[in-house]
Amino acid sequence: MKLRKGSHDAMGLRFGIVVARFNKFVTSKLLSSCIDGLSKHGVKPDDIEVVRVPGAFEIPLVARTMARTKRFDAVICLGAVIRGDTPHFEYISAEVSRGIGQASLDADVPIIFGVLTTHTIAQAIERSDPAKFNRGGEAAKSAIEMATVMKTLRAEADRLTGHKLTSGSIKSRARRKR
Ligand code: INI
Repeated sequence: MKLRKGSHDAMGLRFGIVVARFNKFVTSKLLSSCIDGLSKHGVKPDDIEVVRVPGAFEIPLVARTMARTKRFDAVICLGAVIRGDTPHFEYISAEVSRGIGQASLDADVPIIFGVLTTHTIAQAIERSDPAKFNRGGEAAKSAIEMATVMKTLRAEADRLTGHKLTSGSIKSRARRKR
């Protein structure tokens, strides 16, 4: 049996982050723990690009556009959709999850779902807290794992087929050639 795994060494990889401003008291914590998580695994500040959007609904289009530039090894989406009393919750959470999945497949780049969907504000606070569930840090780890495993799989496909798949960001590809 062959086992293919991603690694936790993210040095030289590039990450895009899309973060929603809606429920900023939660999303700002997701963002800081996500950046901390990337840095802990060797990602340089210059290799992280953050784009802010109004709310979770706007995340998929921006994530897809960023991914299609091929400047990132993975794109991370951060947001918080809190149920409250409004049917908005159902529409927005369904749309953002479907949209992010579709964007990743369209762009052929890992796009990570770091959007909290919770019943209450208390749950959202708990999940964004770096000392508790730390969903921002987890999104960073998932992005690194996906970026590295996709590189391995694509390099293998390149070897087997004899032609190049678009593997990773333009910058990290150039670094690998050196
Ligand atoms: N956006 C969120 O990110 N979280 C929410 O909980 C939310 N609620 O509940 O309405 C929300 N709404 C805004 C939405 O994402 C768009 O920004 C807005 O509809 C403009 O398109």
